[in-house]
Amino acid sequence: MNGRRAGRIVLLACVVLVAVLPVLGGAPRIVQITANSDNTFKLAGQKRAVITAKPGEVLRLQITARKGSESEKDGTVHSFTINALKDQGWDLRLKEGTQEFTVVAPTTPGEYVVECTVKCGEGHDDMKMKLVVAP
Ligand SMILES: [Cu+2]
Repeated sequence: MNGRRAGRIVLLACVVLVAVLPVLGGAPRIVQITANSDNTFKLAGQKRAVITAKPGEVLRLQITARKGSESEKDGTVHSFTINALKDQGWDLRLKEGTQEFTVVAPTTPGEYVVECTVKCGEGHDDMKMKLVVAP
């Protein structure tokens, strides 16, 4: 085998590896959430607004936000915030429309309260949902 051919094989192997790795790792689970105009959180296909996840699980949050009676001047209509996990990326400011965020569930099992920290009008103080992390 000459050097050029070997080089090509290595290149091909790299391309295949890059293509296959995300599949082996498993694409993150998509969780569809609505932060609604009535200032409540809803979880697609669920009666209760409770996200369940495994410790360390990667989640792709697909959040649709709709403006309540109040919003912030910069166009933020709600937030999706877990105070205890703020420094781990669980503090998402939401503009109107659908946005996607990748987050990682904490490694410590437990119940975490998600709340809206943007004054969104009536019902804001109760605008909460839950993340339950269990093995
Ligand atoms: Cu709010």
